[in-house]
Formats: sequence, structure tokens, C-alpha cells
Amino acid sequence: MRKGLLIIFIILPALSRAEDGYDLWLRYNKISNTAILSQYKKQINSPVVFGSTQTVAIIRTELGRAFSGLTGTPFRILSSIDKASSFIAGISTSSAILSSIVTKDELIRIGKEGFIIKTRPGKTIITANTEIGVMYGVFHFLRLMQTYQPITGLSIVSAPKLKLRLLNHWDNLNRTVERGYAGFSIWDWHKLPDFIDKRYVDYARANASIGINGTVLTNVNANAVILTKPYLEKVKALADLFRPYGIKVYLTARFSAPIEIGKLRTADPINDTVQLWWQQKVKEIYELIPDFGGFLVKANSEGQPGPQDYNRTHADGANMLADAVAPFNGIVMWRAFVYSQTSNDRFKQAYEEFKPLDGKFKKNVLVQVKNGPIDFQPREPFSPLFGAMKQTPLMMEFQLTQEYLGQGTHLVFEVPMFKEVLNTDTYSKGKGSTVAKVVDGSLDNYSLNGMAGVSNIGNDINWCGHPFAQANWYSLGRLCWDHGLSSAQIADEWIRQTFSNDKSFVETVKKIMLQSHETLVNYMTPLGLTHIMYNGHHYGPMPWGNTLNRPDWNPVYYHKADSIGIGFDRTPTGTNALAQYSSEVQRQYDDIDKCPEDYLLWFHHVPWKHKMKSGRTLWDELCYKYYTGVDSIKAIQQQWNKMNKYIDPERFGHVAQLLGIQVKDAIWWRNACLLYFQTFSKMPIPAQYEKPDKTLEYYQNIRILYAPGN
Ligand code: BDP
Repeated sequence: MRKGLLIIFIILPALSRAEDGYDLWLRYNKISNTAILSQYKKQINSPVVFGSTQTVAIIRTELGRAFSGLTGTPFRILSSIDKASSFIAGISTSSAILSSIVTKDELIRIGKEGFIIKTRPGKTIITANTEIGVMYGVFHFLRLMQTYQPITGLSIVSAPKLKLRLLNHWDNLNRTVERGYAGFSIWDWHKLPDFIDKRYVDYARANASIGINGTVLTNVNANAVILTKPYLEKVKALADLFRPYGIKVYLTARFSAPIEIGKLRTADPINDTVQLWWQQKVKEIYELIPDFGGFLVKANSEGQPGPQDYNRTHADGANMLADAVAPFNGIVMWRAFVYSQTSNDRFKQAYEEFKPLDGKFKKNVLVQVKNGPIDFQPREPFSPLFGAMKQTPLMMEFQLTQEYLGQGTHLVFEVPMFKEVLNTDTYSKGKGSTVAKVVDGSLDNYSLNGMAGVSNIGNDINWCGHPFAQANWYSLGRLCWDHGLSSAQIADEWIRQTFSNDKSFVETVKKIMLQSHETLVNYMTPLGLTHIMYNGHHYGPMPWGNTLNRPDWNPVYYHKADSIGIGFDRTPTGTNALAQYSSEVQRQYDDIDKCPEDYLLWFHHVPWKHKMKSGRTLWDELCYKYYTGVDSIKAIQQQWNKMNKYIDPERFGHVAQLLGIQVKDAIWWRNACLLYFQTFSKMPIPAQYEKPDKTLEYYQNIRILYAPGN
């Protein structure tokens, strides 16, 4: 008994401190490597940050906190140089030391938000044209320190690739979050503007640390009430708080707001009174929030009102709002996620509605396009709109919240999926016209450009529910800053900051993260299957789903399994959706024997006995993929279970339990899908695999009634 107690006392101090994930990637734990620590200390002596604005105060506080935490000794950040100062930061005009170390050309290159870090032995200089730039530079420097990178010999000149780097919250005013799996909304509207939750500050810090410069506070399925005076005052409180962190606020505009809160009879965008109403509303907003970013609009989609209700086009609607915000430098982000028009293929609808409008939008409008043509599926080909609308800036919309990716319980690092899309060649201006170049404006020369991520943030103590979901939020910022960063690099730096710099831990967990997306695709929707999730809440498999009113809400619409085969024929013998891509892209997909197998069932109805590249039949390949998916997630679980010695028991245990759910879910997905598709293929599951231990009826009777986020 006594001996046992003694052991506990000896072991406890050796364990990491209890962590709940609240600190995200800004933990600033003491650097455990003494050689690195002593080298770092030389570069950050008597640190000074010039300036006296709120942003500078924020930088000083952050640096004080970080340097004290990382070194284990208290640091005070000075406002003027002393003899010992080896760390000097501020805008380039604030001191001769700063201006002497940069060239004119470098200052032009970094623009308003970029930064320069240069080091000499025993000197660190961080400078920029603006204090926001200095702040980004400081966060970059702290990232280097947190990840144990060298901080001598630096000569970094860095500017963001994208201008708009936004989070889109799908948060409702009653604090529920559409497709949110991390609790309720962090916006406590009821208590705003008088009560400022500490979380708002930490939210701003976190976003600033990864370069996010805008946040759309409200759901795209919009509520006009947000545009009423009392709510605008609440929005103002957030905007005031976020401003010194370089973050602008945006709101979703409900198209019928003039009727709902303005008491007008119509919301027709061509109507003078409607236009006047919006102009006045916008003026009211800018009086409260002079740097208000603008509007995000979902119109004529899934029951949302829009200009088509008045026989006007998306351009008419967008331009009316654009005119209203233009005098204040505001923008409109008009979403292309529409599928209300009758088409023989939902894949084609966004293109059919938007392509004819190319060139018809005002200068301050961006069309915001989801990465794929359908809806945030585990794997989608790129939306054909990218590359097709050369006269309109297109903004990328990714979904961080994992609506179709295991929601709050599955570990999925999304960057490989994002990069797959960004790196795809649209061929719109010949070879090398990648989606990334469309989005960053370099292909068609747009200075207005951006990328948005549908937020996965809620009021859970760790912000995102799953400890690994934080990585997806982190990645949005990093990719917006530089979409050239590799998945491995982003994972690496996130792991080091969030968990540990221990080499074995970093390498194992990085491997887990990099495999996680493909693993999920394999056990959920391999070979280009899509949208076979449960109705409504989308948690779990329901490939048999066929009861909803609209065909394109039902899984059977998407897989089209029958006695001959499975998959959606989008070649000229089918809906010919392929024609929406450039001829080079069409050629990659149109031949059933050459189409990359990851996308095969997106474009072809493939016979069950079709011979795959592996030599297997399609049916056997499908079995192989589903079984591989389950095996991989089991392997990931085993690898994780060995990680307990490297990190705190809280987060270790949290992830371990969720992986338990994920393994069960993967088996559920595999068995349910294979048993169901087998009713068409009539072929056996190959003998080497363990057979499903439940019947198809068992899986068809599973009811998940209260899945979150719905
Ligand atoms: C779908 C979601 C739905 C969203 C919609 C959208 O299921 O909740 O409102 O996207 O993006 O994926 O507007």
C-alpha cells in the first residue's frame, strides 16, 4: 500500500500537466530541450515592441506570455530599446534599426499584412508596414519557437496568398449551430453587448495566430433579426474586440429581410424601395462598424429566399447588395451552392445557373463555390465552376466542420482533401491552371480573392469537440496564408504546438493524420461513391435511403446501384456533366478504363464484374476498399494507444475513446454498405474477409434520432 502510494508520487510530476485543449496551439509550454532553450534566449533578450496602439498592446501581452511560458522565466516586453535588447519588433518606420534592415522592394512585396523577420547572431528583427503585419510576424516567430525550429539565420519575407481568409460560422441566434459538433455557438447573443466572454478574446488570438482576417458570424440559412438595431449593437461589440487582431466581421444577409424586418411588400432587387432599404440598412451598419466586411448570401437554395423569387438572376441580387456596400468598401460573397433548378443531375446545377452570369457581377462581388459540385462529400472532383468563370472572382468554400466526415467522433485531418482539390488542374488557361491559381486570383488577375472554411468551433471546452478537429481550423489559416504548404508540414507544426515535440510522437501522429482522410473514404465512400449518409443528420450509412420527396436528397439517386452495376453515368451516354469541364479534364475522366479509380463511380455506371487496375472485379475491389478502411482505422487506434507516454492523460484518453467509436462506426459503414450493395451484385464477399456478423435488416433498422448539429 505505502509502496504503491510512493510510486504514484514519483510518477505524477513526470506526467504532463492536465490539459483540456482550451489553449489550442498556443500553449507555450516550457521548452524541454536545454540546448535549444539557451540558444533561443540569446535571441529574445530585453524584447522590445515599438508603438502604442491596441494591436501593439496585444502583441506585447502575447509575447510576454509566450516568452515566459517557453523559457520558464518571466518576461516583460519593453516599449523602447535598452542596451541588452536582442529582440526588436515594430513597423518599419518606427525605428532606424528596423528600417535599415529591410529593402524598399521587400516592403512592397509584403503589402499590408505581410511581415519580415531577419536575424543576426544575438538579434531578432520583426517588421512590417502595419502593426497587423508585425503581429503576424510575431506569431510566426512564436510558431518557430514552439516547434523547436532554428531562429538564427532567418531571412523571411512573407505575405498571404489570399486576401480574404475567413471563417464562416453556421451559428444561429438561439446558439444552435447548424452542422456543429462542438456544443453551442460561442456567440452569446443574449448577453452581448454588455457581457464579453473571455472566449472571444482567445478566439481572436487563435485566428490572428494563423492569419485569419475575417469571420462571418451567422448561419447562411439566415435570420433577418441579426440586421435589427439591437443585434447590430451586439455585432459591434464583437467587431470592436476583433479589430485590433486584424479581424473584420461579416454577416449573412437574408434576402427577404426588407419584408421581414423592413415591413416592405417585396424584396425584389430591382425595386427602388427595396434598394433604398438596403442602402439605409448598410449605412446604419457602417455607422456602428466602420470596417464592416460585407455580406455572405445563400439565395434560392434549400428554401432560402432570393432574387429568383422575383424572376431576377443571382447577379441582380448580388449587385443590388454590392451597390449598397460599395461606398463603404464592403463586399458581397454570393454562394453558388444552389440546386433548386430542375436538372437531370444535381452535379450540373451550380454551373448551369452561374456560368451564364459570368462577367455580370459588380466588382465587389465574389461568387463563393464549394470545393466540389455536390456537397462537401468525403471525396469530390473539383467544382466545374473553377476555371469556367474567368470574369468573376471565385472564392473557395471548404467545410471544416465534419458534416460528412464522421462529424464530432471521427479523426480526420482534412488538409490532404483540400490540397487534392487545390492542386487539380482545371486547364482553363492551359496546363497548370490549378484550382489554387483560380482561387488566389493569379490565373485571371484578381486582387479580390479568398477562401472560407465553414467553422467547426463551438462552446466545448476544447473548442472543436474532437481534439484533432482543431487541426482543421488551424489548417484553414495556414492554407489561406500559403496554399503551397504541404499537408505534412501543416500537420507537423500543429502536432508540435498542440501536443509535443517528441520525435516519436510527432512522426507517429503525423502518419495517423496523413492517412486519416483516405481511411475514412475507404470505409465510407470508396471508389467515388457519394452521399450515401443517413438522411437529415448525415451520421452513419443509409445507402438504401429512398423516402425523401426530392430524388436528389436520396442516397439511391447518387449511387444508382442495380443488377448491372453501380455509379452515376456523367459521360455523354448519361447526364454528360463532364461537358462542364475543359476537354483535357473530360479526357481524364470519360473513359471507364482510364478514369482514376478514386473518382470512378462519380462518372461511370460500372458493371459489377468490370476489371479494375488491381485485376479484381469492381465488386471485389469495393469489398477490398471497405475492409481496408476498417483495417486502417484499427491500425490507427493501435498506434494511438502507444502514445500515452508522450502526452497528458486527458487528451490521450479523449482521443482513445473517440477512436473506439470510430472503429465501431467504420465496421457499421462497411457491413451496412456491402450487405446492401450485395443485394444488387449478388456476388459473395471474398472468403478471406470476416463476414458481417449482422444482417442488412439489422443495419436498416438502426435509428440515430438525436444526432447533433441537425
Ligand atoms: C449542406 C448542409 C446544410 C447547409 C448547406 C449549405 O447539410 O445544413 O445549409 O449545406 O451549405 O451540406 O447551405
